[in-house]
Formats: sequence, structure tokens, C-alpha cells
Amino acid sequence: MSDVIIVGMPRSNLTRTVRIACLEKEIPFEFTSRNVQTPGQNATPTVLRHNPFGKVPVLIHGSFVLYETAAICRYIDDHFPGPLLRPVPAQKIARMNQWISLAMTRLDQNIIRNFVIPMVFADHQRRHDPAFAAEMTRLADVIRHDLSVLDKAYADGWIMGERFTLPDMMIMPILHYLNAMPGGTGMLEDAPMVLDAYHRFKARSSAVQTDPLLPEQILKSA
Ligand SMILES: N[C@@H](CCC(=O)N[C@@H](CS)C(=O)NCC(=O)O)C(=O)O
Repeated sequence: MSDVIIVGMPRSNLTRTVRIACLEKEIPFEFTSRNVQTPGQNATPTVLRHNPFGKVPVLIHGSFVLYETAAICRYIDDHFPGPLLRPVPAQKIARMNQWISLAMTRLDQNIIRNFVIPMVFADHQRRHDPAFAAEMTRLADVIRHDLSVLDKAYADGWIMGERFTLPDMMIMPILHYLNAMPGGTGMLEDAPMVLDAYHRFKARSSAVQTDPLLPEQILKSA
């Protein structure tokens, strides 16, 4: 049995990010959703015991407990032997940290929290509320802008160049959800470098093993 445990939800993009980091680092780990709240529900005592903010993912490594996706990913990369999930030169690390920060704040917020989740959970009435539709249209424009910035960054294959590194592990699971949303595929098609990276991501073993198996028909008709 592994001494690394990832606590999270199978459909959480951020839980997926840390599972991908473990798989890419080639470390054995246990993934558990036991006693974790379902989306939209209050945090369970189990999650609150590990993270006072009630969020997942959480990493448990022996007696060491860590929350916040970016911190967990860096710990996995720094602590364990295995393939490096980051570059080495200081300026490249700084650039990587820029993309990690952007992914964890702006992209996760704009795409997952503000666009995907409200669309998926909106009932029929809300979906046809003009104010809601206007807000989703505004967000779609923001997301298109963000993708146009990413598109330049993905010109060399992955965001840090030739290697698949931590920010890719954060960005690609976010795009998986975007792609499943109405209009999402079109947004990605307008960012061909990002789309190409996304297709290569989907073919990776770590992506296949963590695929959230989205109920595509629900999201496409959301
Ligand atoms: N800043 C946190 C955000 C974690 C987060 O929002 N996780 C979501 C799942 S992707 C969650 O726990 N949602 C459940 C809830 O809010 O009850 C991180 O980077 O890990």
C-alpha cells in the first residue's frame, strides 16, 4: 500500500491535476473519495479535518497533510524521485510559476467556477434568464481572450516548451470541461496550438487513467 493518499472528487479538475502529477512522477498513490462531499454539498467533517476551507484535493503523506493544488503539485515534484515536472533554470521556473498562478486563479475561476459550474447546475428557468445568458456571453468573451493568450504560449508544444510540466497538468483538465460545454469546442478551435496540446494531453496515459468520464450529453445540452 502507498503512503501517499490523494483525497478528492473524481470529477474535480483540481483533484485530477494532482492525480496526474503523481502519475507523471511515477509514484504510487491511493486515491479516495470516501466521505468527501458531492459537488454543491457542504464540506464533510472528513474534508474539514484535513482542510479547514473544506476543499479538495488534499494530500496525505504519512503525518504530513497538505491542501492547495499548486502546493501539492510542487511538493510531489520536489519530494519524490522520478521525472522532473518542472524546468531547472531560475527564469524558466519563474515563468512556470507565472502560468501556475494564472491557471489556479484566473483560468480556474473564469472557466470552471464562473462558466462551467453555473451552466451545468442552472435549471431550465435560470438558463433562459436573459441576465444569466448575458453573463455567460460576457464570460465566453473573457475565455476566448484567455485562450488567445495561451495559444501563443503553446507555440512550442507545451506551455514550457517540449516537456509536459505542472502548469499543463492544471490547464488541460480545465480545458477538458470547457470542451464539453456548449460552444466550448468552437472556442478551442479558435486557439489551434492549445487545441493541438489538448489532443496530445488526452492521449497521455495519465489523462486516460484520470478521465472524469463526463456525461457529455448533459453538458452539451446545458
Ligand atoms: N484553491 C483550492 C481550490 C480547491 C477547490 O475549489 N476545489 C473544489 C473541487 S475542484 C472543491 O473542493 N469543491 C467542493 C466544495 O466547494 O465544496 C486549490 O487550489 O486546491
